[in-house]
Amino acid sequence: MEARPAVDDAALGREAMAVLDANWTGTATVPAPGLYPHQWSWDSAFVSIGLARHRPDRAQAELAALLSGQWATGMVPHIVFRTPEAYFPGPAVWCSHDHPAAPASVLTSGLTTPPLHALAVWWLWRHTGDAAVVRRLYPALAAQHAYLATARDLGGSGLAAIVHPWESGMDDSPAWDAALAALPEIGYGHRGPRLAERRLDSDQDRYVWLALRYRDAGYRAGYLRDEHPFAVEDPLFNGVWLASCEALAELAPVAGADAAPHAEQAARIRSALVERLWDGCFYPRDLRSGRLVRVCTVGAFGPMLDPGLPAAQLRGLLEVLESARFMGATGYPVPSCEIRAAQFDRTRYWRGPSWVNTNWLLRRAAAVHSLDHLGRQLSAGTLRLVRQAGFRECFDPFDGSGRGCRDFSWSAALTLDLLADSVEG
Ligand code: 2M8
Repeated sequence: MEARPAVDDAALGREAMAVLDANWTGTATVPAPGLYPHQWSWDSAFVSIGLARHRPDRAQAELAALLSGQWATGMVPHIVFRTPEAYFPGPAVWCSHDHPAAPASVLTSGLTTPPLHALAVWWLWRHTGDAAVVRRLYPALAAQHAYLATARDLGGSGLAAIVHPWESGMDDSPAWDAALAALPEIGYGHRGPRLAERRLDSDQDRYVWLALRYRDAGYRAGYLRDEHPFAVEDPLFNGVWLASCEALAELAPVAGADAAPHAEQAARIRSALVERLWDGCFYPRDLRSGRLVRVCTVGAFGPMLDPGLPAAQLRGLLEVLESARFMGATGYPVPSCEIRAAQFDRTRYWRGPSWVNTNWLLRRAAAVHSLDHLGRQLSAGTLRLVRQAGFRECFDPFDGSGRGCRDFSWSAALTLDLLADSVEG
């Protein structure tokens, strides 16, 4: 454990805000200086959730800036390039400037991430009552959801498929190991020490290869459906989408639109999740092999965000979460992979460490189901992590030591949210 002076809530809040101020470019918040020098999609949603009660103006600006990178297809890209700083794969790899559907004013990646944005706008609206922000952002959110329901329903089941591990937000999760192993051997060469702690060079090469194939196919939906070798229905991605559909159903009337299509979409996702991904736990389904990927990761709990999750699934998930497979055995919530899995690694990124954002999502799920004790455990455990180790990217679930980069925006932003809740009771 790194030594760090204990701080009280007010000081912790000031430190969190200082991190967010330092990472603010004037237009958007970068996830972390140096390592992630641009705007990342779901990071911005988490940042705006954290700022909603403190700097609603900036929370709104953050989301609007992100949505300015939206493609005419409705796709919200996982990166909007904001600074001249080098990042690989950068604009020269994605070539958004060559694509007719990409925005002309900003450069972006060609992939998406978990669609948390409608939930983030709902959060802002709930805490500020500002209907103008809803009216301003609703059309982009509705277009994003329509894109997912059409171009990404690759299995024709009502679920959206991710077409790259980066789209999951849990890049190196063991959930993608088998699908990656089925790809051809690629060797682009060594890219330096930046990646050493997180992934094998061979995995990074496959990530780049997959992105290039999609780009070279013109980012076409038809190519994704018929040819792209990576297509997975993921419970976290779809659980987040479902929660955002519920949020849009509430926001639609505020924007003068019809709530019904969003509620219907939520219901479709709910039944498809249970029919296709449930087998005692939610597992991703690999659409290319047709099989469930039977490794239980923190992503399994994504569907708990659904207020309408059937009781049997809710009970089953709580049992797994509280058991010695997850929270029951680690000192800190919530390991990104179940600790008894062969692939669990407490030191490697999304293969074991605990993350503030997934803790926050689970805490939100606890609130949705009025599971007050679980909610308090998740809050207290998460605050203990950042108090002891700082706003790190992720944490060792057993001893709480920090891993990955420092001054990480979503760790700071969601700390602000957790602190605000403890003040409001
Ligand atoms: C990580 O993803 C990037 C690629 O997008 C990477 O691995 O370099 C993930 O943790 C992802 O969830 C996050 O949005 C991103 C920026 O914080 O970093």
